[in-house]
Amino acid sequence: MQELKIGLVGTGAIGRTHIERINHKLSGAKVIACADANKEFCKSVAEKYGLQAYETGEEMIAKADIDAVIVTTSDAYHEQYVVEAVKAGKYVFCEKPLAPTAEACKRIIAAELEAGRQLVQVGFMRRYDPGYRQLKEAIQSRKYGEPLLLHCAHRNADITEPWDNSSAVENSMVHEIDVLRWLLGENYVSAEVRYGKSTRKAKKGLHDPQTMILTTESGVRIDVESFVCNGQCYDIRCEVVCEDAILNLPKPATIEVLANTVRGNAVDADWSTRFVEAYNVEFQEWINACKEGRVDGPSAWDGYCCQVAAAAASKARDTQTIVPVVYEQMPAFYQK
Ligand code: ISE
Repeated sequence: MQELKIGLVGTGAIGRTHIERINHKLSGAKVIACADANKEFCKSVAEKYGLQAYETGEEMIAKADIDAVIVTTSDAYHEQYVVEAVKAGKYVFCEKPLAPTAEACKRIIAAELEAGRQLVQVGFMRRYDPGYRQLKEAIQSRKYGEPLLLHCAHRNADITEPWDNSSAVENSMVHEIDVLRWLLGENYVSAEVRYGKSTRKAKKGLHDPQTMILTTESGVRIDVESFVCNGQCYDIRCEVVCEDAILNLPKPATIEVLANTVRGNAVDADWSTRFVEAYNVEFQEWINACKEGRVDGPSAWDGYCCQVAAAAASKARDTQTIVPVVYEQMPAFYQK
């Protein structure tokens, strides 16, 4: 295959950045078509980027000239397009989360099992961040002993709606739920979400910040601060306390700024700049893998595991109790 031809469904902001990234920065693929429930807007996007606009995602996915599909619709519609792509035998990249519930993820897994091969990759971009990759290598080497504790923070200056308690676990900390499971190479056994003192600036219906506590199979304890509307900056932290060393996620290299009598380093306003390199690597690796006929990124099974832990954490938050995380047996199909 010379060039992977991609159809994208969901032309919102993240979809458009992926079109620009693939068509202008990366190599080996082109987004050639798009579809969106908002047909007029879809046409304007198609015109801007020189794509073919389709009336429906289904129609686009069925076209013979579409080799692979990207799903960037709102979360509730992921399942329908991912399953459609799998049924058509096409590789499909779906933005996180794979689907809003573990049950919906299981239906996607069932479609893949039925197709008899892995076609789905989930957009957990942090696994491609150079800093997290260095941390994983260091942990895996066991050069610093066993990891014991993880202290993490996920701070957003602000987020888009919904501004309710679900925005912390379901929308934001799902990234930690996935990346920390990948980093440690083990599943969770329990989840807890505690409310502390809420900021005076918290939006109505949102308790902000919140702390999530996860425990893994081997007993590693993880705490994650989620502060979704901290009003200041985007700040992602991950400190791994090992038996023989403390490991920290590197801070992004940014310019030094001297202003208002302060000397300091510029910080990211949001995830789109903080993880820009991760997104680039993620998509380039996905393109290369599709062309070589394999899926090597976060799988539908990883998407399911994330939703199982997220559901436990949501329940833990709503009941203010510790909730067990119980996964089904992993099908042999997903064994690497
Ligand atoms: C957003 O949807 C993301 O995926 C960002 O990475 C995360 O930091 C933010 O909290 C979410 O709202």
